[in-house]
Amino acid sequence: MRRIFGWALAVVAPFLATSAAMAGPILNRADLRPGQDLSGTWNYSVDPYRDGVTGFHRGPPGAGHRRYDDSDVDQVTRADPKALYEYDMKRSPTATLPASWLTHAPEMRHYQGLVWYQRRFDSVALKPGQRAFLRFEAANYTAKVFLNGQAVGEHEGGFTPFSFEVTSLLRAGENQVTVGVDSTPSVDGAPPPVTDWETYGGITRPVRLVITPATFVDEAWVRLTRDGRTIAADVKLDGAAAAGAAVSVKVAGLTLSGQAGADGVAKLSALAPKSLKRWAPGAPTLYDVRVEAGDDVLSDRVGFRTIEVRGGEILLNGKPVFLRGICLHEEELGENPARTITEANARALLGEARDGLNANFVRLAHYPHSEVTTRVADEMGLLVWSEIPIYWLVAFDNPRTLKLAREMLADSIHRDRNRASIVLWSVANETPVGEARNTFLGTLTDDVRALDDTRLVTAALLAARKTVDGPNGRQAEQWIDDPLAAKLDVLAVNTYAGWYSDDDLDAVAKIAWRPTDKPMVFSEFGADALAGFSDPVLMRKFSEDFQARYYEQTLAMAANAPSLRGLSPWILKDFRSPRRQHPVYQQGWNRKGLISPTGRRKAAFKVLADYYAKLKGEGR
Ligand code: GCB
Repeated sequence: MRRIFGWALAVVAPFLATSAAMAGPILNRADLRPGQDLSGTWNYSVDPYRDGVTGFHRGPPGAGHRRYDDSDVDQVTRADPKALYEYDMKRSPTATLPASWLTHAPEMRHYQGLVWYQRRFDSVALKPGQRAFLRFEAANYTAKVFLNGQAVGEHEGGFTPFSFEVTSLLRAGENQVTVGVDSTPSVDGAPPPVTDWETYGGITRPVRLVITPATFVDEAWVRLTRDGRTIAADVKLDGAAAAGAAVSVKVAGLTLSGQAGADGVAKLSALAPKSLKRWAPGAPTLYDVRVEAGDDVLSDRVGFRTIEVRGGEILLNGKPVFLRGICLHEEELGENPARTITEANARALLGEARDGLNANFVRLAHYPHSEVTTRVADEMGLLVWSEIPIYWLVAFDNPRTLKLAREMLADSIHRDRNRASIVLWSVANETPVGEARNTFLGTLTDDVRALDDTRLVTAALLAARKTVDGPNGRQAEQWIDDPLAAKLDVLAVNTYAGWYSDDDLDAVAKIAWRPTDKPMVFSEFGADALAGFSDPVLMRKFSEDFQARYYEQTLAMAANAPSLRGLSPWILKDFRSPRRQHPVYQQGWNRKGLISPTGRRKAAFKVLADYYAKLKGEGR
């Protein structure tokens, strides 16, 4: 959710309370555009009572009730020695961004609330007609941005990019950018306040000053159409000269050309050349794409593939594929992560999935992961499930929450529609069936289909269960009983029998699954284990032995699920979760990882790697 301001600040309290929403440019592939990376050293200052937003006594602005006003405190107090300031950004501590503030200083480890960030940077003068934008890949959870003392906009949502135009505010020479980031969750937000992962407040992904021509390519969606016959490109221009502008797209030896319509969008297409190599795991061919419109050039690297569901199978490029997957949170390896995902960090995690586990699929839970992760997945040839943070107890009956979720979904799809790796858009995780929830998620699935007809839609659901008399005596039967299933392409189910249930592990292997009319995926199963804790005799929970046996038995259960076309166990790596406070085994970490925080493989890693190697050997 994004709001743009054209006036001086000091009147907005609290964040996001005023101003109309306006759709700004998406600025896809901003990292390849001219401009400046604003990563690096920023000053920061905590503001736990939000004085900078509401004023000291929540009174009217003025001396003694000063809101955060981006002033240069030195300058003002030189002119007026009596001016009262209770902050001074220039003298406040510094940190390196992007990174969550959790690792800025020990006392920031559990901070939740508002933090102000500021840095100065030099800019060249804009050439006539050029435009400038501040683009944030993500700030968690709400952000309010100022340039040179003027508020330029606000954004809600910790995992999607946003940009604000600063053409008229940018100075040749020194500029000052200030951002107030508030991590406080809200009951009508997404995710809701209670989750099972660390919040990681702050500016967690890169910030760039992006310079464009007056009219520029905001998004170029380049893909192989569903039938696999045509390369199509929808090019959306932003700027006064957008309507009627000539547009061309060069890719795979083709030149697609045409003109933008009155809405600034050009829809181009050409028959795919016979020689076109399809993108797939094991052969992730990417083609250079060059988009030209007026003075603007935008480039990308795009793979071409089809994905569809037919007769209970998931077909990749027309051939059945079994998803050999694993779930991931956005958290880098290391004892003290700050949700800093560099290309190297993304490669380390995805490499462990592909090369260590023999996976061809990753579920990026529970929100859109960083842009670099999905690009690395494209390059490495991993199929991707991408999700929005509609998790557990979202305010399904609140229209504001639905609007927010729809915007997050749209922003995430626009951002990543060129990533061949993404094959599944997930609209939710483990949400309780109910009328408001069914309508809410139904709207989101319709949105996916309207925004992208070249991928499949799913959601992680919960299983129903009863005990029946089966061939092996009394056994459990599980199935999906959820009206949302009718709207999805792929049915996904999280199942923790044997961990969150009292089932004996031997009984887990016998659980039978009712067949479904669509492909089904076990989108989660898992058990905690503290790396290094071995307990082969008692097989207590939290031991590596229990986790390995749990995997063996759950994988055996998979054979009783006739519609199963993929797995993404929970989870590749132990991850921080404030609700996991067992003092011996957890210490603030969810230990369901197959590797420890520093990458040490647990016994269950080999169980899954061997299982996937066998499937791979059978050509699945
Ligand atoms: C789940 C959730 C996941 C949790 C996991 C667990 O079902 O989808 O976010 O972390 O279980 O470990 O309980």
